[in-house]
Amino acid sequence: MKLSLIPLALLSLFSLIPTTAAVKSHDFKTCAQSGFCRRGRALASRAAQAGADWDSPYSLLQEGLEVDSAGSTLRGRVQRSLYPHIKFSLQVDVLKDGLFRVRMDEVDGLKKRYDEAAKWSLVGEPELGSAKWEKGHKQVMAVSSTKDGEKVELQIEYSPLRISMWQGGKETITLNGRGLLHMEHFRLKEDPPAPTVEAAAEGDEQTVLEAPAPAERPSAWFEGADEDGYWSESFGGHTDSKPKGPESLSLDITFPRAQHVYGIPEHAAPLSLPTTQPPDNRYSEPYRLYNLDVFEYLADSPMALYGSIPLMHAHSKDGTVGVLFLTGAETWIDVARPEKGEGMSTHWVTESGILDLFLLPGPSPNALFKQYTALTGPSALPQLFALGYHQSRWNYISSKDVLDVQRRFDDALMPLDVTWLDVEYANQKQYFVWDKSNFPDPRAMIDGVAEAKRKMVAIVDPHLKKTPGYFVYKQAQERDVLIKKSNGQEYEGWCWPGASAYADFFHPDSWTWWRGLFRLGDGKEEVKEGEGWNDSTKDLFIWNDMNEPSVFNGPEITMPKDNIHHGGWEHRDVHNINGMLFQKQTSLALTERETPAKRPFVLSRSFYPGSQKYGAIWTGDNDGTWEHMKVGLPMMLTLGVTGMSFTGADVGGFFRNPSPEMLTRWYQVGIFATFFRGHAHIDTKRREPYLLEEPYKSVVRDALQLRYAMLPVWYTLMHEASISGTPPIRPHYVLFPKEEQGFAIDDQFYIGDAMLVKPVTDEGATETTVYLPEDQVYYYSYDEYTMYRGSASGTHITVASPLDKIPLFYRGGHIVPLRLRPRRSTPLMAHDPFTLVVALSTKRTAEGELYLDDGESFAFQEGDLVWREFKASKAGKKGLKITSQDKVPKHPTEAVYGVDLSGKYQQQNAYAKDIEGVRVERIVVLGLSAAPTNVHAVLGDERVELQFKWTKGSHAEGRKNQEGAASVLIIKDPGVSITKDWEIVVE
Ligand code: NBV
Repeated sequence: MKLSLIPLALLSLFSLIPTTAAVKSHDFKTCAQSGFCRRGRALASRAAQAGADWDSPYSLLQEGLEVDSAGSTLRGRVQRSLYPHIKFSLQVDVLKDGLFRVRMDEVDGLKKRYDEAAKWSLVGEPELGSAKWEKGHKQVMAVSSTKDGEKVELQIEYSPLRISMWQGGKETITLNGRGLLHMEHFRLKEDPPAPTVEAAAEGDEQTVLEAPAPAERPSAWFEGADEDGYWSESFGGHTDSKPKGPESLSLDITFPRAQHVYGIPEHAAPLSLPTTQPPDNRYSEPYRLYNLDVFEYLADSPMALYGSIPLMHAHSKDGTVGVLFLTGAETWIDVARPEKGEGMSTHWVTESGILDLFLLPGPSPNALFKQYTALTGPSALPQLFALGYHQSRWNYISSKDVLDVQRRFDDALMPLDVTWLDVEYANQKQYFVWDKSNFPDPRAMIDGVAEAKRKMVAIVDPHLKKTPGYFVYKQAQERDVLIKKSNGQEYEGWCWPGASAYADFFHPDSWTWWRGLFRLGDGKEEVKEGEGWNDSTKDLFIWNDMNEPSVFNGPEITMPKDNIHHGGWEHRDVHNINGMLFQKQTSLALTERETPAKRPFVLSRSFYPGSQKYGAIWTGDNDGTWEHMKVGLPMMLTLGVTGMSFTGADVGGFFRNPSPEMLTRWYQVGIFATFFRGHAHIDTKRREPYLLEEPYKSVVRDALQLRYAMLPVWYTLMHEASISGTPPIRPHYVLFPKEEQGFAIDDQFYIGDAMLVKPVTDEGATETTVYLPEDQVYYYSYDEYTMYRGSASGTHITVASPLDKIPLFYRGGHIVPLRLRPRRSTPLMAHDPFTLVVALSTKRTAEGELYLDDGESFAFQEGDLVWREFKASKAGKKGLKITSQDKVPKHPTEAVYGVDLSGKYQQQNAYAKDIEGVRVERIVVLGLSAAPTNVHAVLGDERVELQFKWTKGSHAEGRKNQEGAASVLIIKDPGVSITKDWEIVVE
């Protein structure tokens, strides 16, 4: 853009847009700059100083303590020795599968605390379980159990209030063990000092606990002597009016058995969360959860980023437990590994809202995934195209540009599924309105792209240009669904279009309105402006960016906390939930726009527990540096274990111009992310992979083709995630929860259970060290079939990794389905044959699965699908039997898309018929040490002799720490169908 063409108003807007320097840390608060975090940490240090003399002032009153007749819910009153006239309610629910839910709220407070985070996040009211309750003099105890029959106990000590979960006779989670529980009650600015403990006791019939000697005022020993940041707070020239005064909530959560904690994304930090408190703390700030648009974020920091999932896993070889701390407000979390004693201790401080805490007993990572999924829902199964390669940049500047990109991918024999349009497609950044000078006929362009069975994505941001001429803004205003300022007037913030208003997706009236905007024409009649999107087609999908929300002139580049949402709630209460609701409505809009419906694809930058139901997220504006490429791995692993299955980082880095080597390596990383997109800032040079010189170009082509060859694996894993919440990419602790050496590993990971990858993220690397954790299986390099055997104590191997090599391995004991024919896009692979790679374990066994459906509709929920289970087992002394069987559960299961398939599914369903002719074209067996004499297929009563070729390997099988070529058996064209049951015998 030439400067002379920029109108003055926009110039002032540009001064608000961050420039290309590293993160402006001063734009974002530290804990010391945030009143409630400061108070929370001060409370923790007062407690630490007091040591054994510190007692929590909170206690549960025995009087009125009740458990319902089903043994599901305990209700009671909590009192503090400070301000004893203020009461709190405590409710503990026993949930199915050994979970507990702990809720606490102020009773009859001056104001109401926000209590709707669960309503937006959970799939429904969690199902209650029942426990055996025992009331004693000092405590009340509930005994429940997990699905697998493991006993889970909850002890609630009355005074001081202390809640602990026990499993296998060991304490696994402790709440308020350090006495940091504090729910700041609502008060008036002009309130007189709190009554003294003695005075309050006189007027109160219930027992008041004794507090340590009062300082300046009775509460000072606990709350601090000053009203620190209670009534208003300023930062970066913005003042938060805090009309409700202080209302933060602090709670210490200790995991006495744990060695590591994981989760609480989003941070650019290692998977095993480094400590933030002495001793040996890597970070000095707590982890912050506050959805923010952080420009050029640091690659190693607990600073807040775009999304928040307040779910933490605590793990050791004794087991895994989790806590979900449902708050929509800004939250800070300190993590410490105390010197004395074992375990991990954490301290959570959130700005507002009730306490709504879920205790998840695990006891394995896989059990935790299921428990979290049962609460917040499974990730959506995407259309298959969405797992292909996405080419984006800010911006493809015209229809011609878009169509050129397609052609050049084809010329370079590089597969591509989706081409993206960033903000410049929209006339004056008015989403839904095309810039017709550059995109004169959007439908023709999208149709042109669709000819090669490809799709497009266009960005639709939440800021609405504030001009009566913009129909979206006008309609939102008419429906009164815009976010308000604290004085009740419409809020105005600055973003791409200049002065902007923001739709309030907490307002039910916004929902059908927003969805209607995406309605498609029927191709014959034009849709009137405002009644749908005429310049769109079913092949256009959506990207929701900036939904934290990002406000260029707002505090910390976001919305003032005293803004008002539907129901009168302040923005501070709902900030972290905001972005998810935008993605949710967009995703529903795409589902509704066609009959029969197609699965939506919506990428969001901001997220919250539950977002996994609505689409993909990415890690935002990363930097084109090796550090950012590296930290993308733990970021994705963390997202995966907290329910977000569909994630990726901008390949190449958003900012800067990556060197060809960096770009090439980044593609080799990106192909192992579920969401795989190349993207770049408007100021960067063009870097579509076809522009690379040799040898980089061919190496990237190979990487792209590997991604496409592995699509059956990715789709099957996304299907698994959509049922059980198990992440498609899995860190070591998930597969080997008892192998301590692997607990902090986050630079290599498993793809499902069947493959191991260690992407190269170091400049100039020619070899890479890979950790092999187990001795019961072999690992086979994916390209050369070199075979390795690890050991129970863990073995490090060094493999060559020049530019054209990715350290990727088949894990023995697994069968991996591949589609090896290069195609231009995923729909063109629908009828391609399969190759099965059977990687044998030391016991000459292997198993695997394959899930297929039409890749776009919801017919799979009606049983139109193919789901196969492959097994290889020993036959005779040296032989093998390989089988394919139907894997669809024959009996009602708990959660297959929440739908019971057993009544609907038939092996001969419409989809299965459609792909009946699809065959297995090759079976590759790795690690079969003796030469076969015969290979035949058994198809019903028929025996069909098969051709095969066996090559003897050089690996001394059975020997540990050995490396050598694997024996390879190739069964050519075994003539078996992918949809049918069959058996192949190797003798
Ligand atoms: O819409 C422009 C960019 C987009 O390309 C990027 O991916 C987003 O994360 N967007 C942020 C706006 C601001 C960029 C400085």
